[in-house]
Amino acid sequence: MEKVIKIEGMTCMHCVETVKRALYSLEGVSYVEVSLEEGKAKVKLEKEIPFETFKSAIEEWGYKVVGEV
Ligand SMILES: [Cu+2]
Repeated sequence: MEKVIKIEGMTCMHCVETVKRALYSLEGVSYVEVSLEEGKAKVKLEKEIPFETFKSAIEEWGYKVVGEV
């Protein structure tokens, strides 16, 4: 399974690392790729994870999740 999440507020590679760490901390996430330019995170999943779970994990760090692509 794969999901692409739209994220607003990332401005540098530090932000990218923070978002990656937030996503990897979720159980069931096996791979994360974050594009700063596109404001997107591509996530590979071993099991279904609700959108709200991604949203709160990322927004906890001050970024805004605007949706799924
Ligand atoms: Cu940054």
